[in-house]
Amino acid sequence: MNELLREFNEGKPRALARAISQCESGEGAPLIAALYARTGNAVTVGLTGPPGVGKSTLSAGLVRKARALAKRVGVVSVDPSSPFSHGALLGDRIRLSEHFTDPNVFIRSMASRGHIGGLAGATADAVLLMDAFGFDLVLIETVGAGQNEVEIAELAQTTIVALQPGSGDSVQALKAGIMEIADIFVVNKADHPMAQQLYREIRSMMQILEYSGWVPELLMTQAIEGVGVGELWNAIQRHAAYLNESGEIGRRRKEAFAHQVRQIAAGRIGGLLDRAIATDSGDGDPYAAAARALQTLGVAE
Ligand SMILES: Nc1nc2c(ncn2[C@@H]2O[C@H](COP(=O)(O)OP(=O)(O)OP(=O)(O)O)[C@@H](O)[C@H]2O)c(=O)[nH]1
Ligand SMILES: [Mg+2]
Repeated sequence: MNELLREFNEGKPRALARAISQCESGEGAPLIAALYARTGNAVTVGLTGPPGVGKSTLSAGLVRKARALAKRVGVVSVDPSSPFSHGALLGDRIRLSEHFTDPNVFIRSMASRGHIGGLAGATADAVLLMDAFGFDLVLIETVGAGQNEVEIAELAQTTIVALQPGSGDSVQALKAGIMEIADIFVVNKADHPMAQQLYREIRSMMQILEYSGWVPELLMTQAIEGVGVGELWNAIQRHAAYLNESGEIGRRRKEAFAHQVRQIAAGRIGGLLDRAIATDSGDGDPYAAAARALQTLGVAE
């Protein structure tokens, strides 16, 4: 690990890549312990939305913008392990390819595998590692499906929800609780005939909801042409300024910390529980067996 840490501290991208891999294989704890004190400087931005809405295209635009301002950027793209994933990865490679030889841009795809919520564990570690590595901005892209959006909001300081015109996304957003987690709404594909309508629907929904503190921004982009990406960048800066000025940043960081602690601890308890159940006699009813399992864990009822 010392060799790895030395290279990490020298700013070698391959050390960052290896560190993330180590976290993915569940052996990241010593690394995180060694590097945690250096985290807390990056702006972390989550970008979520349905498949194909243009998340990666928006990411590429934001990376370009950040580079123009000489900022160093990490991108974590959480791959939902779907049959589409290979295509999506290939697509991301193409979209982000202009940044591949730039040492100040680091792009990593991660499989969410069986993790509940898709963002658990290794993704949070990857964000910490990129932060410790010295990136000014860490972008986390994830397909919005059920739990993912809520997870991303726990992890990132700023959550961007991208919406797809002509898809019933406004209704979906309400149902899935998305209206509550978005700091910034983006209606992408402004060139789509239904884009204006979706924009108006989201705007009227926002008027019904009562926000205290930050009122989410609503933007329209045409990511493929880079239209509106500068505005999106500015909205991210405004939200960051709000978090700092209101002191909310401290609360968000605390919540993100507690969330990650819970994920780690729950994962370990789950593992111990599985072992206890596997070695249990299986006698009697499920409640009796559960009581025995808890006793094995040292949690007496
Ligand atoms: N018409 C139009 N197409 C766009 C726009 N932005 C992105 N696209 C296209 O939409 C498709 C999907 O874009 P991606 O950026 O890969 O979308 P994504 O949300 O990252 O997709 P997944 O990661 O697979 O969920 C691509 O063919 C893009 O070229 C836009 O503003 N207008
Ligand atoms: Mg993508």
